[in-house]
Amino acid sequence: MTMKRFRFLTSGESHGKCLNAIIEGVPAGIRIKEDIINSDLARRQIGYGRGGRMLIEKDTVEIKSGIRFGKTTGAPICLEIKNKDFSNWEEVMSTIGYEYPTEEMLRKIEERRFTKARPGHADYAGSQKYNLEDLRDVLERSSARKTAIEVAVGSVAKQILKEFGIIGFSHVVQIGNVKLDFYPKTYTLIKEKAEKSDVMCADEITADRMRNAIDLAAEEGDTLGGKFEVIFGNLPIGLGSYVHWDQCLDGRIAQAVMSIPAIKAVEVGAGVDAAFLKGSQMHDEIFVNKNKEIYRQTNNAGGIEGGMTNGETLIVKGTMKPIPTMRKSLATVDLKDKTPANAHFERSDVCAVPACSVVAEARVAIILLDEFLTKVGGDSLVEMKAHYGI
Ligand code: EPS
Repeated sequence: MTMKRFRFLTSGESHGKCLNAIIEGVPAGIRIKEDIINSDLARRQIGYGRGGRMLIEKDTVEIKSGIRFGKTTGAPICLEIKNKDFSNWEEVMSTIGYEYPTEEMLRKIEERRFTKARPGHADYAGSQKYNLEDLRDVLERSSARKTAIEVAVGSVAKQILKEFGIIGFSHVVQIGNVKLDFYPKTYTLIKEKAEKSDVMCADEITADRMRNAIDLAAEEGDTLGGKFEVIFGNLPIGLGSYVHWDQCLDGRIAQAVMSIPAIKAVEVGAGVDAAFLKGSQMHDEIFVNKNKEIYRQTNNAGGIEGGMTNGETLIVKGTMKPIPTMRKSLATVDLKDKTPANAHFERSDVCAVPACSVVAEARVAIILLDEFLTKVGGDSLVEMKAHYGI
């Protein structure tokens, strides 16, 4: 994605040594707390229905550069998360070629090699694109494991946005066919209740039904997808633009959320339900109070009109498909000899919708910060605050 001010790259494999990110474009003088990053990483790891890997990992970030005495210096920031599981994969994920591999090493590498492509995963297309015979080489980078370091980057973005009063959260609104129908009345309540739930659902009865659906899918060796919502408030008017297609904020957010592994749809505000509404039902009428302040009574637009924030709360929804790695394996082809086979299974999550919702929150924060830095400008927090008038 073309970023304007806030850029980052990540590297790392699912079972490699570590995940890394280098972030550029962060103004100086901003306090970044490692423990806040770690609590976001922990949020990504919780979730009823996650697999065995989450019992091995306790993701913690190491800030390697760009921050001194707790504050940004304006230099690129390097973050690292070590994969605890690497200790079980050292030979298999070695970055150096073995000149004299032992039989034991060869056995381990062969054990982890696979050629039975999982339908729905990157395996088949990835093997053809990069000419890779061992699908392990596709799995390792295509795995959603890399979203851990993205959540760390998003946590940095959220800490910067918070300096300007911009805050956000996410919650789960559907798992399988169990939907959240009764929303608590305020965003504060939704956030508080969702934070306490291991399925990130703001209603306890719905959360119970979600857990039951996950248990059932687990028994059947199956997986479940769902839907989540990302909410950001206190945004200034005019982030994004209508002047060019690649500057539309909803377009940028859609790309950022759609590219999370397993996402099949992104909606803003009323989203796909807009098709059922008449214009008079859809559009949020504009009113003015006696202090000459503009207000709305509805927010079907989800905080974006004409590709720009309009001063209302930003509401983004994402739909996640069920994870394609499953015990009840699907029909596939063994790419080694083109014979029919059952798809590869190692271990997997039954449901990762809560985790995905935390990842989407991070991705949205990254786009919002990029637009915010572009709009406000400045090389230090002091300069930015002066520009912003706070
Ligand atoms: C993930 C780690 C992975 C998977 C999951 C995401 O761990 P492992 O492959 O060692 O079991 O649990 O990956 C996928 C869902 C996927 O489709 O690749 C993580 O840290 O989130």
